[in-house]
Amino acid sequence: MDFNEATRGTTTMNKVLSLSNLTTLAATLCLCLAGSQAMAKDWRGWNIHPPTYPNSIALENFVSLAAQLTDGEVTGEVYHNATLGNQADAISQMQLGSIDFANFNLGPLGTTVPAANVVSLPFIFKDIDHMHRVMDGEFGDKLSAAMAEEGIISLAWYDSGARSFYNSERAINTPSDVEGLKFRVMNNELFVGMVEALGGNASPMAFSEVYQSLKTGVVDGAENNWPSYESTNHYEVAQFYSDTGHLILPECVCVSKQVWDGLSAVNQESLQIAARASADLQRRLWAQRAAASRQAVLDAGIQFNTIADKAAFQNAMAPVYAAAIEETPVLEELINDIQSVE
Ligand code: BDP
Repeated sequence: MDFNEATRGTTTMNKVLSLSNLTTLAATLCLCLAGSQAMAKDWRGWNIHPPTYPNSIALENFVSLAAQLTDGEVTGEVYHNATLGNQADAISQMQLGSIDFANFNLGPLGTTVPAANVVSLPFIFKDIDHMHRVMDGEFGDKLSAAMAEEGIISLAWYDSGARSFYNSERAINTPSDVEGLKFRVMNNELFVGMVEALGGNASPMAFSEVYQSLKTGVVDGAENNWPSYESTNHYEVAQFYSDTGHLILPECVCVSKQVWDGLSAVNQESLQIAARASADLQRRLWAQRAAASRQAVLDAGIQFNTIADKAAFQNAMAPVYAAAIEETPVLEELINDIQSVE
């Protein structure tokens, strides 16, 4: 409808028509506004952890800061405990725009964004501080750009500590101790290769299925950081925790490109600020929780062993690096990027 035409009527009939057209116009405008508000409001947030986990608290903090800083133009809800699906499904849903924000682990994300596989290479980071320096610098921006191409906007990086192997059979001190054991790994073939390179068998599986699989002996072990080993109760059914620390995986605060592109530049900036503040909080909470979880499982009687010399584990990873580079040649450059950060 031409708005000018509708308001230009001279006869009574025309005026009536104009009025009714205006009413329709007003109604349409209202609907449109309501529609666009509904799009900007009540974002659905995916989270795999229970509400008291550091990441969960920090992601809640991201949403409430986002609401404050955008004057209520962006509000949302975090759905904890993977109630919106496992991470693989959630990544697809984010690409489609039916999940608006999430805390994703970069490990399983490598199947969608092959460049992200670089952080899943075992022992790629020297330690957690090195991971922070790398991710908070130019490399993090480069990885964000690769993720954006797949529809996932990464705004800040969370911690997930170092992952180590645990199992129900024996302490692992050398790669030969892994032989014959079956480990659950996250969904990414790279992790299957990692376990096989140590002589073990691997079974990719959703996080939520691991406890039962350990309990019933479908797998002998898994690998994770202290907080998840504790929060999932895996320590009850796999009591040998060996300090391999083979993976230091960053996690992201991510927003769907579908909704991100519809935001004003000011709101995008506000979300960026909210995500960085949320990551600061997560890292502080993480450090506390990692120490508390470690103590809690030790108190519960798990068998913990340190590994004096990790070189044998690191050397065994050469074929994993080679296979990953062969599949995704850009990884060679990205490995150099990481290794050149002191
Ligand atoms: C936890 C990560 C989570 C992973 C989970 C897993 O925070 O993102 O999904 O491990 O092993 O440490 O699946």
